[in-house]
Amino acid sequence: MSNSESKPAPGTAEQMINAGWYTELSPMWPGQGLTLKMKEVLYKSRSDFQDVCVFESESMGTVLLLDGVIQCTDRDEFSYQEMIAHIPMCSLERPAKKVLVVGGGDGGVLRELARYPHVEEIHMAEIDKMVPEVSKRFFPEMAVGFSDPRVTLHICDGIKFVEDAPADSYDLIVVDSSDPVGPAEVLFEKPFFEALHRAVRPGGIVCTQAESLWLHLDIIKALATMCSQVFVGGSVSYATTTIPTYPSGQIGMMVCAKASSAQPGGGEAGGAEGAGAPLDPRTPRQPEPGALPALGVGELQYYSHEVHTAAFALPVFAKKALAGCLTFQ
Ligand code: SPD
Repeated sequence: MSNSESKPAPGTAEQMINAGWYTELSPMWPGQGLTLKMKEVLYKSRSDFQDVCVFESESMGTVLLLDGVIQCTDRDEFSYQEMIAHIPMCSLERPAKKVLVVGGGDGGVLRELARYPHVEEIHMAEIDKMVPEVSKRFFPEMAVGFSDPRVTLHICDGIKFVEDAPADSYDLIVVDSSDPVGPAEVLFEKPFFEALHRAVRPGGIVCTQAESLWLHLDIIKALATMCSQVFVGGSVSYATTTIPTYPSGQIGMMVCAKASSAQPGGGEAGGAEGAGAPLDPRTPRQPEPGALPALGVGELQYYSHEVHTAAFALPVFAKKALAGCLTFQ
């Protein structure tokens, strides 16, 4: 091995492991890093796209890292997966039948979408086949979503998949991406959102991972501004959730509703708020989903209608910073 080969690459899990402790370091959260005590590294490999690492932690159960960044842990994954799935699902005016997840290869969002009996088709476009494989092996409680007969897994470029989808074909598209560095960067750019807007039906919703209020207000502002340019006549709102193992303990999602046809640039029926009004996602309209005994999925642990509405209430500093960029806040 040459000198350069023996050094761990920047941003990889090796670089962040020291004396049995893992620290999550990234230029996206400079000067800070969550540290977890490790029991054992269970898996470490390089896929065609990224470093994939799984370790057993002392306090948070099994942890999945992609390029050294925490994607999920046994202990708190339900917060993010429930919120990014149920906020948009319960906001829809009519029950979703056809849904798409872009990314999300661990399967947690699939598991949440599978709770709805009215859903007929669940598609996932995941670029990295190693992620579902590793999840099935080390995170059976998340990966259970892959066993639902309504799920089709497409290992492919999510952008191309969305671009190739027929117009107006999904009730909901969830973009469960990693951070906008590396393979997921393009999932935060305008051409992808234009393709998402085309693929979702009038009155449907696109819900995307939208980073932390404490660290990424600039990213959130730029994302909200861009989404408003794309979802003309619809609505763009930011919902938040707490999660101890994501940077600063908080992450949000951008909830973008496509105009219905009664609205400028949109499709058909007006919202419950009146014809022509953009959909207000702060109001839950569909019942809270229950357990899914067939797959061994228990009751919800984070999401409720009460939490749904509260998730759109932003702290004062964030509300000020995002003033004018969001439709409902
Ligand atoms: N900072 C990490 C953000 C990761 C968001 N996606 C996680 C995937 C969980 N299904």
